[in-house]
Amino acid sequence: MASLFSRLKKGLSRSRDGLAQLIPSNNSDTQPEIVWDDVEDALIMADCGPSLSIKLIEQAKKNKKDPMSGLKQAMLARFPESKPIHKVDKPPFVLLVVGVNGTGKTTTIGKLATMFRQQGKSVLVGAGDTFRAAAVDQLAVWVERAGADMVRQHEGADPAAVAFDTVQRGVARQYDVVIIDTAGRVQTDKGLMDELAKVRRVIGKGLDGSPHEVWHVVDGGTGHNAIVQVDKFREVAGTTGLIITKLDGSAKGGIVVQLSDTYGLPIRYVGVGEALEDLMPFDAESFVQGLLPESSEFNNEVIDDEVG
Ligand SMILES: Nc1nc2c(ncn2[C@@H]2O[C@H](COP(=O)(O)OP(=O)(O)OP(=O)(O)O)[C@@H](O)[C@H]2O)c(=O)[nH]1
Ligand SMILES: [Mg+2]
Repeated sequence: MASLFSRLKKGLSRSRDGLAQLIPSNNSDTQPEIVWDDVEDALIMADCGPSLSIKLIEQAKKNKKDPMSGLKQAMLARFPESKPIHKVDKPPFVLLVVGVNGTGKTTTIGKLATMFRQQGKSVLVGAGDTFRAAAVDQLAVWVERAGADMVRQHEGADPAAVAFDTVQRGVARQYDVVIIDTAGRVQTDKGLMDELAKVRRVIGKGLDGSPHEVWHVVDGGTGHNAIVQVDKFREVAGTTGLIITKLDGSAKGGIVVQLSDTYGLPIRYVGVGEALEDLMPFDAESFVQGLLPESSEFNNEVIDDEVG
């Protein structure tokens, strides 16, 4: 877990370094005055968005002794209280995975299936992305590595039919966990969004009260567009939680705070790489710790200059 966290921290280093230049840890006499406009720019650059950045700064300013700690508290307050993942009285637990193209849905399903298998659970995955044969083959590789089972149909099959079959089989064979993959779709494509609504409905017909969770996989590098994506998928697919991927890459991290602040949806996991084990349960405290500089990283040169 430690190495996963360091990967997340490395991924967030650009945003963190930007802020480290601007806010000293303890605003003592030896430290320069904070230029809050610059901090606001840095937060916006880190994908926090203009209105959230202003709110964060207002709160950080109140902590005159230690504005960085104030900023940290302000960010933490933007995350909803942690809410447990839906527990089912009787298996299977049914999870639907949605999102725009290429965000990491299929990879994340491979990671989740591996995690559930390691917990000793039986896992059945439905290959609901029937647009491309390659998509099904890609999923099959992950599923096999995870030691899970899969339901697939021919290329071009109705994704809702695949989802229904998977849930039915999951119930009949008493799997612990059923995960349905879906094709990536842009939230503005009405036809594909209607199709997703149908997939969701049909899952409910396969097992009353399911899907128990609907996780929207968001590419952490998407920037502001992630806000409208989450909104639309929530409306159509009834999103219950988010997974933010590619936080090991060039993502700026602030989008995670902004999404939390805007929708209050729990962030369940973050992806920090392409391998099966590169999935971390989300923890707001360590995330904010990764996004904001620690005391030792603050403005050392400036302090040294003043002292020397
Ligand atoms: N660096 C990094 N790459 C990731 C992560 N998650 C997924 N990827 C990569 O992102 C690319 C797309 O991943 P997929 O899992 O195919 O994405 P998808 O959402 O299923 O794509 P579509 O089904 O085409 O919509 C692949 O190259 C993955 O290896 C992550 O957390 N970090
Ligand atoms: Mg996919």
